[in-house]
Amino acid sequence: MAAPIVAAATPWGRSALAVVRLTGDDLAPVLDRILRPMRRGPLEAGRPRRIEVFDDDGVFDDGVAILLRGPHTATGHDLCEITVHGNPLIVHRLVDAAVAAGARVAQPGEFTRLAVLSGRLDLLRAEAIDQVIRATSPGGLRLGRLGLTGILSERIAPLRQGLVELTAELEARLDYPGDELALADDAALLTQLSEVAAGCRRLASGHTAGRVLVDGARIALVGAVNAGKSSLFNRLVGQPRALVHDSPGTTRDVVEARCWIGPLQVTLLDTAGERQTSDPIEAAGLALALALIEDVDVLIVVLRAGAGGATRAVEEAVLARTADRRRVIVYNGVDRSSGEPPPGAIPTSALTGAGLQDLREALIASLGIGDRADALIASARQRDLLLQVARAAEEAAEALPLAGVAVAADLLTDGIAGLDTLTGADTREDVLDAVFARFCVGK
Ligand SMILES: Nc1nc2c(ncn2[C@@H]2O[C@H](COP(=O)(O)OP(=O)(O)O)[C@@H](O)[C@H]2O)c(=O)[nH]1
Ligand SMILES: [Mg+2]
Repeated sequence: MAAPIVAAATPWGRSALAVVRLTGDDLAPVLDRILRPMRRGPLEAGRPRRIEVFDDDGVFDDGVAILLRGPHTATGHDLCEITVHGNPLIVHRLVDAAVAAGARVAQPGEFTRLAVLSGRLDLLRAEAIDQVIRATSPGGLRLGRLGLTGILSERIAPLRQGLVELTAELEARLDYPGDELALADDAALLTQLSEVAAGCRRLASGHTAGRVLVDGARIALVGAVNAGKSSLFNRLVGQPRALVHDSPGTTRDVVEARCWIGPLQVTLLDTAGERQTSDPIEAAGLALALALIEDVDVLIVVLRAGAGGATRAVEEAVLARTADRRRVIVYNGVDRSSGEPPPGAIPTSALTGAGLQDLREALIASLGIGDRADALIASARQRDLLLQVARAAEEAAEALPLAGVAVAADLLTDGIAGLDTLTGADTREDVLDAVFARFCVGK
């Protein structure tokens, strides 16, 4: 029995229309106290009706309501969508009226959660709905749409089937140790295990691309003072947003701006340049930058073309510190220096714009957006579970000749459980909590 819940399905703001949704097994007692059809007769399931909404103080708006009967609704329960005028005062009052009439305000993601619990939607599709809503780029939208078609379940099904067959094989060995003929040989098992592991890793590897397509990427410019970071920042943003000056230490605060780089929505960060400084504010700016670049997706390490001495030493330190990060190195200022860019660095000039397109393409490539076919997942939960299953398969392969069949079988059972958590075949509360925590109220 699902008690009635209520939430606004549209954002809190002014717009032509806003939608408030209620769902539950018996909505009549609530609906009777908040809306009435403008013409005689009760609401009938499936037919939109002009209605007035009211509370104890009287009618406060009119709109349209549609009542749908479960279980063939988005939540699997009765569902009423009330469209009113898009003023937060009206929406608030309608939600309050529904609560006064016995409904409860929905938790974040609770509508979708009900759909999962009632079997209307699997967990992967529920996450895809969230991605469709969050997507910041056309590619992110495409990924969410693909998710809704169930493509991930299709890709995961054969991996799970492989694990089930392998586990069955190992169990058979345990149960009938003497029956050599009926058993596959070890080499074949190991091949199958490595195929399952590779399949999981392949899916997981598209995560970065998928995530930045959905959520956008954070990219930061770092390097020595006066390398041209702020000038490149302005070029990429497309307008003079950060202060550029030939006195070193001009940028102190971290400057942030949104821009598009190819198909990707990007939050670009310009940071204070590095050098030994006695200015406490500049040093604080540098510390802030170091903290903020921790979680960016890509670093643009800007080297100053033709730099020597102290600047080179700073650049070497920056290169060493960022060696294990995803990064694109540029050699900026080629218009004013005839120096040779180090191998792999992109020659640019923030003054003339030379190399800027190469830089954009390198950024996109570093995030793996080029081979978009691989990007099917955008959720860290999905990636972590896939990697966990891959590890279980790899460890089982190692265990088979050493620790033995029983250990390998246990590992594979864990792997199957991991895939079930992933697809939502296992709908334990904690799994659902993790998925729906990030949803907003009303979804
Ligand atoms: N000729 C030339 N000058 C540049 C280039 N990039 C930056 N500058 C100049 O170098 C100085 C420092 O640039 P800025 O962007 O503030 O460097 P930042 O300290 O790394 O942010 C300014 O006078 C810029 O006009 C470039 O590619 N070519
Ligand atoms: Mg600067």
